[in-house]
This record gives sequence, structure tokens and C-alpha cells, in this order.
Amino acid sequence: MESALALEYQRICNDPAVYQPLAYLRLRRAIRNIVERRGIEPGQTLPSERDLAQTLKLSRVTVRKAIAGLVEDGLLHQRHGAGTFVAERIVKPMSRLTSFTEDLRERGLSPRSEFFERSLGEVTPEESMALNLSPGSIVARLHRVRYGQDEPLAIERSAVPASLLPDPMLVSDSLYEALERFNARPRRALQRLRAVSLNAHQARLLHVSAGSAGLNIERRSFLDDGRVVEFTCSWYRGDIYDFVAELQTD
Ligand code: 16G
Repeated sequence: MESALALEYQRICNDPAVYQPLAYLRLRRAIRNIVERRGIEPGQTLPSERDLAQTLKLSRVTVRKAIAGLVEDGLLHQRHGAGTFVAERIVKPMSRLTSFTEDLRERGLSPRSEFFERSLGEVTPEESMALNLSPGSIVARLHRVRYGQDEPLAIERSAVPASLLPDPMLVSDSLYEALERFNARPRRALQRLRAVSLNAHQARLLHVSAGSAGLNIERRSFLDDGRVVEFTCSWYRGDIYDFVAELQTD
């Protein structure tokens, strides 16, 4: 693994398309690429800071800085005295507005969706409140189970104003990629998290037992001009996901 990482690091240093003058950012990219390609599997240990510094001819401060960034992103995990591992649970930082597809790709997992619904319809009272739309407006609705490789990870129901997403069939995998094509990718979001027990139907879809722990998350996301882009209600599996928030004093 060490030699694969050294090769990848060298490749990034010599690639004129990757202009990155800072060594710790080049190393961060190299480690991320190796994890994405499954050159190191979830749960596997990374070589020690000292070994990496020696092999890559970098200072330990540089190596430490590269690793710290990936720990913060949730890709790596550190256990005191035991070293640095590729995270097994999916650690999702709450400070970044990312999509399910991006989160999984960053971890080297292939995302896919199984759709139960992709339709257009009149807003319900709940959607009209959440999306700031007047009664009678049309919304695009998606209802799907989200998979990483072949494992179901979350159930999601999304509503998006049809003025921003005129045809829900345009969402083949990623909602955010589809919105991007209409210049309507969200820029900020408000999220509410709640611990829940998954009911029998949800548990069946997620391949866990009824009553298992889940996280119910409501996300309202916005464009720069304040328009609401999405109202999504998700049920994530509690046995796989960690949501992590960084907090600072005022
Ligand atoms: C995430 C979001 C969800 C968003 C989706 C878009 C959370 C809790 N929810 O699952 O609100 O609609 O990503 O993902 O993070 P996509 O672009 O892959 O469809």
C-alpha cells in the first residue's frame, strides 16, 4: 500500500494538470485517490506517520497535516495508540453541503438509487410550507432507496419546485447533478436530525430488523437568492452513519 501511495503521490507531483504547490494538499489528494480506488480497504491501517514521511521524503508535520484534514472529512479515523484507519462507518461532516453521491464516491463506494416514484404534482400543504410555494404550485417528487455498492443505506423523499426541476425523470442518479444542469444547485441548507426506530417497512427496504435505530433528517436547501430548492426527508441507517459537526465558541 505504501508503494502505491508513493507512486500516486509522485504522479500528482509530476502532473502539470494538478497545480498544487502545497505538499500536504498533494498528499491529501493522493491518499484520497488510493482510498477511492480501494487500494486501502475500510478498516485497514495506514502506514505510520514516520514511515510515510520517510518513504515520501516529507516532513512529519506535512504528513500529520494531510492526515488531520482527512480525519476531519471523515475518510480516516484515528484511535489513540492504535494508528490511523480508513473509516468503516460512513462519517458525514455536517459543515459541508454535499450530496449522497459525492459522499459515497469520496469513500470509493459506488452510489446508486432505486426509485419508487419520480413524478410531478401539486404541492401538499406540508411541501408548500417547506418550499415557500403557494398552493397549486407544481413540484417534482422523488422517492428512492439509496445504495452504496449493493447495500441500502438510506431512504429519501424529496420535493423540488418544478420551476427549478421541470422533469423529475432527468434525475437518473444524483439530484444535485441534475439541479446543477439547471443552475440550481443548492448553496446552503438547514437540517434537522432526529433519532428514530425504523418501522417494519423502512427496515425491510434497508435490510435491517424492524425497530433498528435510524436517523431521520429533514433538509431544506436554498439558492443564493433565498429560493428553497429542496425539501428532503431522509431515513439513514443508524448502524452505519455518524454525523459529525465541528463546533466553535463565539
Ligand atoms: C443527501 C441529502 C439530501 C439530498 C441528497 C442529494 C442528507 C441528510 N441529505 O442525501 O437532502 O437531496 O444528498 O444527493 O445529507 P444526490 O445528488 O446524490 O441525489
